[in-house]
Amino acid sequence: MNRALVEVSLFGAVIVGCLLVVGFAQRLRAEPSPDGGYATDRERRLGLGDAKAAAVRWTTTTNHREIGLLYIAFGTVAAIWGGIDAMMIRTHLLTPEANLWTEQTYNELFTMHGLTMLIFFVTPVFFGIGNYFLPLLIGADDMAFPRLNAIGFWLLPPSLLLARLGIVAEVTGAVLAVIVPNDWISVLLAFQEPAIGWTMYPPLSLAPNPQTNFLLLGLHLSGIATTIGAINFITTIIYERDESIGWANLDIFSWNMLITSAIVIFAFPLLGTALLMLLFDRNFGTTFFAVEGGGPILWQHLLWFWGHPEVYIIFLPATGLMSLILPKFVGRKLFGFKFIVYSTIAIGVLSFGVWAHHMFVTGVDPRVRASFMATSIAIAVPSAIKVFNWITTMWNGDVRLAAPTILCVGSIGLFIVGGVTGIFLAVIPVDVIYHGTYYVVGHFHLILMGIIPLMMFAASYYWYPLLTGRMYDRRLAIFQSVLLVVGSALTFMTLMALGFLELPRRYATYPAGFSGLQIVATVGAFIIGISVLMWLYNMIWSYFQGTPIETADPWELKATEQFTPEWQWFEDRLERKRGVPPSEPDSVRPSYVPAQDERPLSIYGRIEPVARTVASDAGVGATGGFIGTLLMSGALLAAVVLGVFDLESIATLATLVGLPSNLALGYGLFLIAGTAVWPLLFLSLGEYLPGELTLVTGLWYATVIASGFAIGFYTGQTGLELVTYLLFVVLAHWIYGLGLAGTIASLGGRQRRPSTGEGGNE
Ligand code: HEM
Ligand SMILES: [Cu+2]
Repeated sequence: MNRALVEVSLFGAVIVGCLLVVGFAQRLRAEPSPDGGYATDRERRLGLGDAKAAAVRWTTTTNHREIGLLYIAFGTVAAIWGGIDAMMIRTHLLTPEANLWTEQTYNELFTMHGLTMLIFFVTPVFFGIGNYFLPLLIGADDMAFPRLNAIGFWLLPPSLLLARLGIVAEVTGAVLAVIVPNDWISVLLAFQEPAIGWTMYPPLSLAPNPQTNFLLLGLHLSGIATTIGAINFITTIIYERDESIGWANLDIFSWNMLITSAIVIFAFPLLGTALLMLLFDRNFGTTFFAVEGGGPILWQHLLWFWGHPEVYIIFLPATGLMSLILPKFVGRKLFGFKFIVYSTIAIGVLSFGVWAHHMFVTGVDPRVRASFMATSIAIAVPSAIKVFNWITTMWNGDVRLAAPTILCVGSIGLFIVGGVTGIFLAVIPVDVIYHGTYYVVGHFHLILMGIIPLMMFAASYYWYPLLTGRMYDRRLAIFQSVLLVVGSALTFMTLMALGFLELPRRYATYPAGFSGLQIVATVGAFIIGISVLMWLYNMIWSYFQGTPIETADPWELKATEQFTPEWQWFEDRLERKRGVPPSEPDSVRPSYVPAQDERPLSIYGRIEPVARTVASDAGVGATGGFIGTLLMSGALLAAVVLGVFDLESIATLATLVGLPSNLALGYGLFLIAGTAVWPLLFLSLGEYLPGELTLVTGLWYATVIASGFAIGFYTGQTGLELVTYLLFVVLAHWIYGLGLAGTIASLGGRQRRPSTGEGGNE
């Protein structure tokens, strides 16, 4: 099959589909006209003059919101293009033989899929969201350099065209070949999409193919665009903030964009340089990456010194969106705001120290390798902090079912799987086995697909009313979100399974035994594809046909004090433009996390209240623990009487600390541990899982501890005895937990202080 033809027709089909939806939606929008009839079609159709005016406006705008929309539209087009590549890859892999496309074509497909997605989809969309919302969030009038902003955007379309000129040339050539002799257009026919892998390793990337030169130029240009955008974000955040916005209450998305931009500033110039060196090698006879010069490994160092930070460049904005959106739908403020900021900074710094983990198999000195392994494992810690904070934010929340909620929760799940499998990969012996397999593809897609597009979709739903003044189709959105999460899990976990079976990646063919799993992965990919089309439809259709919103607070954010500046901006605008009055929530409740400015700023001012809290907490905790342990002793006694518990096990407790086996000593130890250790765990758990520290939490806690005990002290029983044992363990701990939580609650030491109104963090 002709690859270019298939790709261009699929792309055309999506565009035509969008236009049809627009046409239909507009046609249906027959607003009553003053004479009582409906306006005819012709009256509503755009005139040539209007089209011209629109074209001039959109190509010359320097308004941050319009540029933001341009970025988002561009990124979406690139995503569809790269997505079509992905669908073609997966269709090809339905059969073990390379019978749909040649191996060469297959290599072109995954090369350009990777590059299009990473370079032309993700960064532009995030820069678009940043452009639109960042000034609104920080109360700036516009970006710091509006014209530079426009230039940064307008470099992108030509760079995408340069990068993907292969297909354009091929199709143009094929069309022209019908009317002109072949040798007139031999230049066009010489172009071919590069098949060198997105990492462009020499010597493959030194092979003659004119298109590779254009690809490198396109990438270089896009790098310039990205750097310009990053400079603009940094300057805007530092200098254009409203006076009321300090570093402590800068919203989390802007924080993430700031740190992302900082990484860009350090990483992208390096990519630019490396690309130029490669271009020089290809065209001017230098030998930077040739064996007689610097060698191919030099390219790997340079590429990955950009490449791994790049991973975080595309990932951090997504986590920023998660931290921003998730709290809105669970009615709680983001837990651990400060730690999320710290973890983001830590990732920014560490991301430059891990690049060689991509080169474990290319002969890096073992001593150096080990240190890269250590930093690569270490970088998991800040990511894990984020995950814990998100989960904690949901804890005890008032979770509301909406498309963004599903996307956030699904995305946390996928990210955990993707992240944990990444830690394994950071371990050299594991990497050596799995490096070249689908395990890697599964791992990075769970992150790339699992959190990046999912958070983009969540943002598109969350801000849709603000962007368009209308509401999207909620049922369709919920359906679409579920489909997307399921499709992603299905596709990429299947790829991971293929990786466990050690199927190598980047091959157009595979042994027939793998075809079952390959089919599953392809089905999953089509599910993703379909859900993306549904989203596209929903966005376009609702733009014309969605219910106009009646309030600037469609998510009831005022009720939980999370009505952030961009919505306040929107409220103003709605009132000025459509006369919609500001709404008042029925009730307002603080979202639990205490506001930051409650605490005194000086470190000395903090010590005393902290010390006092610690002392009183410890006292209350110990009392609770003591009472809990006494109650539990009662349960134990009952068990002894019933014959399901052997006093001997209390006596042997003493041997754990090196004392002779003795009942009194054992029980003493039991009392001390129950009084000291468990309440400590319980209290710190209560600190980490904010919300009211209720009996329910106590029971949960006891259940967790009991399960630990049951597993840890499993005694080899089976049948009814095992059941009785488990039942007894749980019961005894529940009694303990109830006593502990009840005492603490009634002594009042750990009652939650309600947060006081405004001034909290995002
Ligand atoms: C529908 C969603 C997607 C599907 C089905 C898909 C599928 C694939 C497949 C099958 C490969 C080739 C694996 C191989 O043969 O080694 C691949 C590679 C790749 N994909 Fe995706 N992908 C999807 C989305 C994405 C997204 C959203 C991104 C980035 C944000 C992305 C980035 C990449 C990269 C960087 C490669 C590496 C290419 C290489 O091995 O050189 N993909 N994808
Ligand atoms: Cu890396």
